[in-house]
Amino acid sequence: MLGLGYIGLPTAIFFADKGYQVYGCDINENLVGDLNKGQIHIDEPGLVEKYHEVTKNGQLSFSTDPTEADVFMIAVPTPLNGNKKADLAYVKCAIENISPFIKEGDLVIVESTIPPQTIEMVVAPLIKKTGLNPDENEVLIAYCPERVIPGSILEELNNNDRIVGGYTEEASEAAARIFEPNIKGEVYRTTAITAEMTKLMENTYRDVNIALANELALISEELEVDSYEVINLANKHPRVHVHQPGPGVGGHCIPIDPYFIMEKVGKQTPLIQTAREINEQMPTIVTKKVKQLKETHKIEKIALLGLSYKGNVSDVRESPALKIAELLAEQGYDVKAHDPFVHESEIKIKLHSLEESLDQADLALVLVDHDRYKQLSSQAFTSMNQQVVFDTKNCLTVEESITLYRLG
Ligand code: SAJ
Repeated sequence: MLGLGYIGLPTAIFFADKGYQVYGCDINENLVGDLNKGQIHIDEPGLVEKYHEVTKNGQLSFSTDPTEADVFMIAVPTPLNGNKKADLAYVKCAIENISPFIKEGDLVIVESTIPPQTIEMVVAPLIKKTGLNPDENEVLIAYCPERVIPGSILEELNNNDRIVGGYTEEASEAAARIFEPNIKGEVYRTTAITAEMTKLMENTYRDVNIALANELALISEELEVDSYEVINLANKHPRVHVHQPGPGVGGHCIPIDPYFIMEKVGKQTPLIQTAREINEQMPTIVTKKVKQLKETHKIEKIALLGLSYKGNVSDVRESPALKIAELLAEQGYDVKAHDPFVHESEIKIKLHSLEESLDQADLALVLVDHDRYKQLSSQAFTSMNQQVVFDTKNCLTVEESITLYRLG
């Protein structure tokens, strides 16, 4: 397993637990050092227990150097570079690192999200440099995108359907032989480019759908209709599934993946681009709405509830809540932020306890639907200067004594 991040490490643990001998490899020496010392950096249900089991029984070990294997799985980051194009440096580096160890008949599975045509135009040519020809099935290459949702990674690794996109048909079969006996979901065989596009469309569909929900929220405010009720009722239709509005779209996938399509076929993507613009605007819109509240309330001190990119996770990558925290601080508000999951070392702003954040605050701004916030009663807000709450995730149920604003 090349890459021991959010996907690579749980996948390595998953296959070790299934009885495979797994070598986890990452270029980050500190990470490998920690994993060898028994310290795991990913907080996912059931993961720590399984990690201790499979490392103790010798099924999984960690190193910065790759080694020989029958199957190489690549789950390294593919971030956006400054030009909003996929940075494939880690993928290329991983392939170069394993090249000396690839032997005839080996299978190389790429799991990282990649732009369409990457297997054909980047991965296969690099592998050909080993002297083994993937066109002749001397090495088998397949694109098998990960689809697990942070917060339920182990469960989804087991249950989700998988797409295996072979560079050749034989490669699809070889990849299917890895997943089929080990997961409960179905395994669908296809070509590499179809698998690449499928992965990107899954996340782009979600981005466009959330943009639609965000647009509906703003329309609803103007028309004075409850967007949540509209969504709830519309979704009673058997073929409608409108997503939920919110303060923006974060995480390392949904705000990034649409750009992987745009970089290839920019002119053909007006809808995808507009969705991105709408979702990227949401943090600014939320701060404007805070400013509007000043027409009716004194708002100087703000308790910010939630900083992660979504509920019940610690990940802050591309978090709209962090962006909002920055914008409000720039605008001179006295902001005290709380998050029960986020580690202070990962962010630039100071974290406070929930009580400290709310104490003497003029506004409680809820930006993430952590379960802890959903359970808050009106009592929790009594130490505020005034009990004014702006719930951008529509996740609180509080009594009428609280002045509650929502998005949409
Ligand atoms: N969000 C909304 N409204 C919604 C749903 C989500 O505003 O109705 C926001 C969230 O608050 C968050 C962002 O969107 O900021 C993304 O969250 P998410 O739960 O939609 O998705 P991720 O990024 O955690 O995981 C997605 C998943 N993709 C799909 O559901 C199609 C996951 O299955 C993928 O494996 C993952 O991307 C990935 O790695 O690509």
